[in-house]
Amino acid sequence: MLIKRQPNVSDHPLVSEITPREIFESRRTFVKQLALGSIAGAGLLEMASREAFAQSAGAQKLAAARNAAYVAADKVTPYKDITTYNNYYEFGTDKADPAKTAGTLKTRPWSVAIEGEVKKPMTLDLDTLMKIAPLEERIYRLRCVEGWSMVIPWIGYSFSELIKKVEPTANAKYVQFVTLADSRQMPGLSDPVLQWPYTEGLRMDEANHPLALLTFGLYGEVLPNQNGAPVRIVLPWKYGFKSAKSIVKIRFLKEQPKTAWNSYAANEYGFYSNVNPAVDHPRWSQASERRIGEDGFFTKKRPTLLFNGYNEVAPLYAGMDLKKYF
Ligand SMILES: Nc1nc2c(c(=O)[nH]1)N[C@H]1C(S)=C(S)[C@@H](COP(=O)(O)O)O[C@H]1N2
Ligand SMILES: [Mo]
Repeated sequence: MLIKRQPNVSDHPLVSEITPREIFESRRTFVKQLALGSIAGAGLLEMASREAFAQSAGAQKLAAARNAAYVAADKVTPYKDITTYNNYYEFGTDKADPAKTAGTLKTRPWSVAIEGEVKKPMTLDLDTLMKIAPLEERIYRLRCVEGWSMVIPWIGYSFSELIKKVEPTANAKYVQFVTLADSRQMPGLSDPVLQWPYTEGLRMDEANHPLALLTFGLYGEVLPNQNGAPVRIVLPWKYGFKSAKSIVKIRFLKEQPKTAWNSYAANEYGFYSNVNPAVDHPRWSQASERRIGEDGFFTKKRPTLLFNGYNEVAPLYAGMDLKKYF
């Protein structure tokens, strides 16, 4: 759905269902200023409206039509939790670190190189990449391997759209995502906790599944830096660490690639890492999870679902022993 700001700036059904309080408040101030005549003129109206949103959440708006086929029934996690409780080790290992330190990430200009087993290797700048397919809003559950989950209104398009464009060769069996590693922008790189750059990978059929979302925004705005700006992948049926942030290179490969967490501890983090309550992490159970934003002392944990509840991916793993291929 395209966002209409005129004639009625407050008529904004897509975001109104989900935007945090601050945005509504800034919008109210804006409408008031409008009524008082301190903002005038049609061009200015457009600009001022944009600014009111940008200032409220520190981010630029990003219009997208909600795709009803991909809307989790769960209550959406508050914007504040999604943007202040993060794993992004390039910006520190504490959950609060990325929101504090990721301001140094320079997200423009940005380009993504696509190489390896493709007929059409290419390097796309961000604006071109964002226009490969129409942007959609999808509300996905995200389950971290640590035992917590969130529900996030992402904006992006199916990664399969990009795959089509680069025309993989018959040799392409896997996809690798390589993310930015620049110590001038990322204070966490001084900590050798993982091998930088952070990389992740998928089998081709997984990468082609329509649920795999090439993601540019959340909550009606471009991705905040701490959530992996300007472009990341989101794989809702897999543990969160598979969803690599701030991607700079996508490689199509013959062989299964090494991945950051698997290289760190192969017995704890498998290549597949599908959400699976029946396969415990060696150091903790994966049977249940805590929903961020809902926790209190007496809040019951939720049972974790196979594939995080995304049963449509089950055929990808037919005949595979998921205890072995965890
Ligand atoms: N480059 C990079 N991508 C990353 C990570 C990281 O440390 N570096 N952490 C992963 C983990 S463990 C999780 S749970 C998700 C968190 O995404 P979010 O902060 O947007 O919720 O990002 C994943 N992507
Ligand atoms: Mo995670």
